[in-house]
Amino acid sequence: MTIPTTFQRLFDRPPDTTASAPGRVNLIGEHTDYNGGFVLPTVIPQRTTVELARRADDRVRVWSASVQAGAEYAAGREVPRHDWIDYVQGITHVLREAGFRVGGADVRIESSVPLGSGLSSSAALEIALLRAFARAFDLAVDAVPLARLGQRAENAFVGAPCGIMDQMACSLAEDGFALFLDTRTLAFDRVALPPGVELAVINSGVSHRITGGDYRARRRECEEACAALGVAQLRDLEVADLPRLASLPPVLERRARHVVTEDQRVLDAVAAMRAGDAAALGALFDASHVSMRDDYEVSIPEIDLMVAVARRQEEVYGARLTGGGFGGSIVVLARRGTGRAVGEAVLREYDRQTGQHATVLVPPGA
Ligand code: GAF
Repeated sequence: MTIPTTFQRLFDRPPDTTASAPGRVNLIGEHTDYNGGFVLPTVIPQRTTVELARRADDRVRVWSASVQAGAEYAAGREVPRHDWIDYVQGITHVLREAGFRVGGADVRIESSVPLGSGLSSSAALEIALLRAFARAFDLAVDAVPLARLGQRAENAFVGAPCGIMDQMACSLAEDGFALFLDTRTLAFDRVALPPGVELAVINSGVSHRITGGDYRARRRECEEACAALGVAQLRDLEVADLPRLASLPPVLERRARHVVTEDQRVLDAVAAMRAGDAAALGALFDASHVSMRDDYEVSIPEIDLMVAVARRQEEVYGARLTGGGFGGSIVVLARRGTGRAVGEAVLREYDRQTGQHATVLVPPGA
């Protein structure tokens, strides 16, 4: 049972400011961001909201309605506790490190982005916190530096070695458009979904964690592949360079092949979206899933099953694992108006076969 605890009841005063940020779903371009490559995420309706009131001292008192727990610490004396509060401590830590004057605050967090769903609950929290602190303490930080600060908090304080995609998506993406981002330069463009399609996002109920060893292992394998090939980043290779990968040990060859072909699939997906070609975009979703499953090996049997069930639906153009993998969610490209029904049909079959409890997150229920 969750206790409805308002800011007023927690802190005996109203908040000075309220800020929020959405979760994200990545359409295509997975595990390319830390290789300097391309990604194509968009926002989901689920959001994280932060209410905040400044304090005269340095205490930061935080209540999270999501975890139904509170914690406090002193701004400027953040120490990792390997707990959810590290996301908040990480934000005040990086803001102060960057020279911003941030003191104590009372903070209440609430989120509808499910944790461990591969939909960036962490980045949504980081961006919502950054927006709230920026507003309450009058800090001038634009959307791109804000995303960089969020990533820094996660890399350097929380200890999760993520790339920049999620923070950029939560900071800059907009409903109805995908954010076509070059993670090397952070140049971006907004691309509309083809007419006549909509997305369905289904959470498998199998939780993922990117602080875990598998994500880190994939990053290391990419670095090893780069060192063996004499390139700075896998982004430096193109599909025409694929024959060069044959010189690598088989595991590294597969990892590098995923990244190089996935970068190309992002470019092809943008072209398909601009041409309004839903069938071509769906085929790229399918190919991306196969590459993540066989070459990058970040899928799991439950997710493969869910993708296969989705692919069998008549209204579906393509489906794939989205996010870091090892659990989480799938994204489905479906005919417009059918996303919810498709999601529910997939969920029923998946729950029956796996005994897991999946949830259709997009389109949201009535
Ligand atoms: C996670 C990471 F946080 C992102 O940076 C990205 O690498 C993604 O996994 C895989 O594409 O969400």
